[in-house]
Amino acid sequence: MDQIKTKARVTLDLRAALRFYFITDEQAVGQSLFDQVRAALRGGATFIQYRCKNFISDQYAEAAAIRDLCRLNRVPFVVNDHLLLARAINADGVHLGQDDDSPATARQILGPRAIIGISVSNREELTRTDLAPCDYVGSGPVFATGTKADAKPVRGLAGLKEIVDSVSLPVVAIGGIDAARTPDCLAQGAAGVAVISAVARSEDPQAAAARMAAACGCRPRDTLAAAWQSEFDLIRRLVAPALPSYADHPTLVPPGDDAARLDALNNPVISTDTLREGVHFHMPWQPPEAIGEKAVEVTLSDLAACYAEPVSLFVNLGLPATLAEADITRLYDGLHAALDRHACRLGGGNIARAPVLSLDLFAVGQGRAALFPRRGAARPGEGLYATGPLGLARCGLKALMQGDHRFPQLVERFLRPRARFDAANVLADHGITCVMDISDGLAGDAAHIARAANLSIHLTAERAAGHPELQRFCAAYHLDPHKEALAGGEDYELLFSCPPETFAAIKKLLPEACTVGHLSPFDGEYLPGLPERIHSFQHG
Ligand code: TZP
Ligand code: MG
Repeated sequence: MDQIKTKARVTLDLRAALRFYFITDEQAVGQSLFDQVRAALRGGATFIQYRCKNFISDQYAEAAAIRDLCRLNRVPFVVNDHLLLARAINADGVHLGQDDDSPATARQILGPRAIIGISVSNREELTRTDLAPCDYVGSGPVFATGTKADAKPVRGLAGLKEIVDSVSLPVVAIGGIDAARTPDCLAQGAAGVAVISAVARSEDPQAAAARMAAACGCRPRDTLAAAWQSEFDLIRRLVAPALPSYADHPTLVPPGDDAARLDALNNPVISTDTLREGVHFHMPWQPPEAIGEKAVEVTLSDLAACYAEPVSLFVNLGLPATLAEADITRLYDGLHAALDRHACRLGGGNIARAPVLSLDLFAVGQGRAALFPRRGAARPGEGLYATGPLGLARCGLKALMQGDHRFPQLVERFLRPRARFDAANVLADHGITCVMDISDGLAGDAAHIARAANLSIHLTAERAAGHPELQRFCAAYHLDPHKEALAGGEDYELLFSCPPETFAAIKKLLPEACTVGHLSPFDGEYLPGLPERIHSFQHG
């Protein structure tokens, strides 16, 4: 039976990331821990554990440099044993032994998104380990090891299999493993193999890492990702793909000057949006292109809801030092693709360093002279309608966080929503005066209309919850599709009100449109009869 963890916390593909797990070796001669990690990453390591039993504060800078190198290359970085160092250095997580802080304490201190690993050698340790806060298990020593002085008795492949078969978390095999022994470990069902000496004590650590990677089915990284450097060069490179399109665009001058000049806007409509890493998105959830594309679509969605044609977009980018230039370029590839889709031009912007990746976008559109829809224009007696099914993005995110690949349409809706200019045109042509886009969930957004128009809205989202994949998802995870449709945000369908006869005509052109409620004079409650515990979508 499928269960959603109350706080699904880890990246989509933790299992894949654990495949080739490298642990630093403070006893290795002639190689700093940083050198080891660089060689391991070049070779193809997919996960790094900073193991430094005798850590002193002087080593902080090196540990932070290792963290940055991992982050640039989008490889998880966890700290061995030292929970507070993991916290101080903002690691992706911690790996705990049986005698370290408890996984529950680690979860409390590092938060819901941290990766928490725990060493479990045998069945007896398994019975006394609280696996609930953990994301993966390290199990060994599978073979004899000279690296860990206090290693537990060797468990062999059978011992490894016993642990793999007893836990539902991914298991990483450890202890005396090299490239030759890797296939046997993986054959026991281990998600990956963890090594110290096979890489760190080899004559040529990078070549050894490449051999390990080959055994694990991972690719080497011949060139490691580099951080972005010069703001001005970066801007030039990011803007360049858009420049040819200005030749046939009458309304503005290309970006590059101090300000943009927009011509021929009789009914300018302006909207702004913010997307911040850790609040609105998380890098591991989606490729950079999808972040750029979605940022544009959600910003333009507000223009669609106001019947404005997009003209120009301005982007203020906050970039952390640990974002690779290649990832920024990919983010902009997505941004340009979405702009092209809507014949909208990049008007200009700015780049500044920031603690996390953030995008502040400003969209300028050309509104319709005679029609600017308002939330307060809704009237009692009208129906409330959505231009398409709801709850998809919310369930798509849940599927992503579970690493469940069975619901591609839901995931696609979360990753790549589309501003509904097509639907907006139909609504405008039918003279609809109350429209908004659904970004915060039907319940939350309907409440905005009820408040603005001072009426009560009786929500009936059963039809909006009828998408077959949503139904299958909810059946698999024992969720109520109706509640998902009511609470789910980020679908970016349009919500509108009109008389039922007008809706009948609209439905012929927008077959996916559906009834989600009806409006009555205000009776003391904006959303009477709303099921309990329906919360609108809140980023966080
Ligand atoms: N835990 C169990 S065995 C081991 C640890 C940390 C040492 C692994 O090192 P090597 O050199 O890969 O055997
Ligand atoms: Mg330990």
